[in-house]
Amino acid sequence: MNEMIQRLCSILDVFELAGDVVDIIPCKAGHINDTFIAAVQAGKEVERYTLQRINSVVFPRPDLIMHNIRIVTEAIEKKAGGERGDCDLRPLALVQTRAGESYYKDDDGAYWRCYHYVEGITYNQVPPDKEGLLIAREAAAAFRRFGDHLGKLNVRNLHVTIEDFHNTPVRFARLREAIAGDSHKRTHDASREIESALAWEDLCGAITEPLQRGHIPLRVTHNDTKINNVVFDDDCKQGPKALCVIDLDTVMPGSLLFDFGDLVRSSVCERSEDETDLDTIQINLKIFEALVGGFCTNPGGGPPSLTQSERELLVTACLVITFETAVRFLTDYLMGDVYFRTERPRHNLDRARTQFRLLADMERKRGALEQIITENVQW
Ligand code: GN1
Ligand code: MG
Repeated sequence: MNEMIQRLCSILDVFELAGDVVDIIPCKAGHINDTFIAAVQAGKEVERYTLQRINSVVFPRPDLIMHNIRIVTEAIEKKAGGERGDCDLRPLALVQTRAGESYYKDDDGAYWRCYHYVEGITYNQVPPDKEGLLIAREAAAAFRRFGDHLGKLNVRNLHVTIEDFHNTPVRFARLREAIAGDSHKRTHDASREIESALAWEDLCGAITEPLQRGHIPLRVTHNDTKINNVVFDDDCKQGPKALCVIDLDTVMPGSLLFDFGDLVRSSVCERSEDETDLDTIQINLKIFEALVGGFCTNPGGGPPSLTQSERELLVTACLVITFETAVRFLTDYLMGDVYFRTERPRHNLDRARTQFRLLADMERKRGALEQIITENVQW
């Protein structure tokens, strides 16, 4: 057994697993934490677990994240199998340590946690076929249902785990500092992207200002609603069915508009976030319509979950979060790639470029996007 596997096994041994570990593989999903999938022999069955090392640079207080995750998973747990029975989402289930804790701090000071693996399928992009639209709609409906659960929680009971996470003006100010410092002498390479960022500065306060003034509500939100954070049933005869919303690290007080916007940003273009053929980066309006249908309509017929001021800012939110994400990738590129995991030189610059392209296409198609909202969201 190589040293790494041995080490992972000794970490897994701390958790209350159903049997002996028979396999461990790294999982590449995500730009922040280190994730591994472990298989355990439990009698005749094999059970799988997700082991994660929490990135302590990004999350300096893992204890606060785990507090939030416990509150959220318990709220969903209470609801699962309740009123909405099988139609509802499953909670992500933490595995406790043998000492009864929800995470483990190893001798090097690294924090680890373990979930029951959610068997199913995830999509990094919406598939380019007819079923793709159903997948987009169902993913959006899953985030809406998730948001409905969170809506019942008191925002004051959740910690802010990353200060200024979706504070676009602060993100922009950090970009300005990175440009001024030019610590890695990369501003020259990124001059066009820097120019784009500066040209969009006016977008910065479009969501944070109404939020700070109380014109839109502060809610408990997911804050990382990429489409690959929804696990689907991979064997559902009636069409795509979302099982579970995952990646709860950034669940904290925020705006639902960022959740809608980030879902749109991550799924409305059929290409990946690091695509280098920029001419392929554009919005698919059909996907947008499917997302709006899933996120903004209330099939239960109950009161609409969005306030009028939120509805008016839905399209703006898509632009703002796309801008913010572009700014974050660009800042990280200029700072020497210290935040997002990269796999090639200029990876963060490539990511920033796709986001600026997407933003430009959103602006170009703004009228069509607004029209889709008007036609699909009941006022
Ligand atoms: C990060 O690691 P991942 O893919 O779940 C980031 C998000 C970004 C996203 C961009 C804690 O999420 O905010 O939108 O990359 N998460 C954190 O792909 O910063
Ligand atoms: Mg995430």
